[in-house]
Amino acid sequence: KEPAPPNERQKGVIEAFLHAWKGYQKFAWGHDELKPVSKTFSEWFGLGLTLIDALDTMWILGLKQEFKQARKWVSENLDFQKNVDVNLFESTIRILGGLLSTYHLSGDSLFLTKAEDFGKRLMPAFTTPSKIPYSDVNIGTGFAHSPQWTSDSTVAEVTSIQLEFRELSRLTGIKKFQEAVEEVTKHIHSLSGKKDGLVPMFINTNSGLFTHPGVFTLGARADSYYEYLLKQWIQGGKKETQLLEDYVKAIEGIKAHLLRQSQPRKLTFVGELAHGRFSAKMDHLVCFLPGTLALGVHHGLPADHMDLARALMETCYQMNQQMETGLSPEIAHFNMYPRADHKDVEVKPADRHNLLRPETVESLFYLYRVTRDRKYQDWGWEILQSFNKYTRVPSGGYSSINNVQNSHKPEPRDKMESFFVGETLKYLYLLFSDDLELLSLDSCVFNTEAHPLPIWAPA
Ligand code: DMJ
Repeated sequence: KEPAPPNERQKGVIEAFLHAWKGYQKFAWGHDELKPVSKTFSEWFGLGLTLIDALDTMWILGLKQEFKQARKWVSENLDFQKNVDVNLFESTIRILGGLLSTYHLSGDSLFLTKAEDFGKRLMPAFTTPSKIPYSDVNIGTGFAHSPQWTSDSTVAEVTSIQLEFRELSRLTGIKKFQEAVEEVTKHIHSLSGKKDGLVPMFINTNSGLFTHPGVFTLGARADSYYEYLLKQWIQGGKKETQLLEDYVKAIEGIKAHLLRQSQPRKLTFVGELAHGRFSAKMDHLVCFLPGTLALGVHHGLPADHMDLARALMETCYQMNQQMETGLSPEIAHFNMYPRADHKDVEVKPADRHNLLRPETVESLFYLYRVTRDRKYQDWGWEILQSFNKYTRVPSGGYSSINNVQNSHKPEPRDKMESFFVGETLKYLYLLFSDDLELLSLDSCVFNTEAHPLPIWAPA
């Protein structure tokens, strides 16, 4: 069915996307990331990362001309036979995920052909003694390896590639993709070293054991482990009960060990635990959690998950709202003691940057879909205004900034991450839509880079 015409706020997102795209087209076309201030680009994998990450956003926003031009680049210029190391996780969620979702939306087999080629090139990463994949793989030579300084991989990285590889198997009929990633899931399911469902941040590719045990966070290096437990259960038609059990157990673990309230406003936040010591530190990355909790409730999980989702959503909003620019810092610390001169959210000088990350608006999208409470749309609108005011570069593009607490001098860092167009703007567009059928939560599941993949057997 034809999508409804965009409303005023959605038009605001389209305008922002076109401004971002103008910069990318002019100064970074076919390269990984735009450097909007210096009007040039940066390379990470050399695979047109922003272009691929943005394909399905253009499709969803109805930008047919821009999509057509980008499709032409994929068809004529995207070549994976390249002597380059890619990070398994980052390239899976952005490139493989982006190609698969674009294939589903457009029905254009070009994207599936490219996805299959890319998926095959990632497979050497799984040839480790433990079957826990290496972090990096050369897609030209097939040489896979750990980072130079360690033989560990990151737990979130090895457990957040499953949605994409499972879908690739389903579409191509090639079983090895699914088998490789499910081996990892099974292994981690039965591994000791967890604390009430919470996992450490590192795992060794030789021994297959967790390393640096006793440190628990919902932020960097663990975050999407939890997200993919729930989302794989949904993807598979809610049959793989072990995934659900691990997810529900982990949420209980969070409640038991990581939740506290700040002063003076009693904001519920998720802190970190290191060898029994609690730290009131919360990465902006953790703001995926209210959305994931709401998604679980939409699919029948207990109502108290929704109470937690609402409380954490308020906290994530405050992480933005209490800053002079209205944009969240990368990391917040929460004040736990009643002192008149202290705010709830405190920021250390090294953590004052904002990388245009999506997690707050991602969760606003889920909270709105599930509750229909318009305040979540209004909060998202405020955040879009702040991005426009403090991160927009006049000649085209948006830039990450150094200091969310200085509205006079936010200091552009001269980089537009691919997830700004892949995720942040997409979730804002979906948040402002009142059409529940537009990428319905009952028929698709978004990967951790906001690329929608089909639910295999929708209810
Ligand atoms: C994205 O690549 C994904 O959302 C990932 O799960 C976390 N980091 C960035 C966005 O913050």
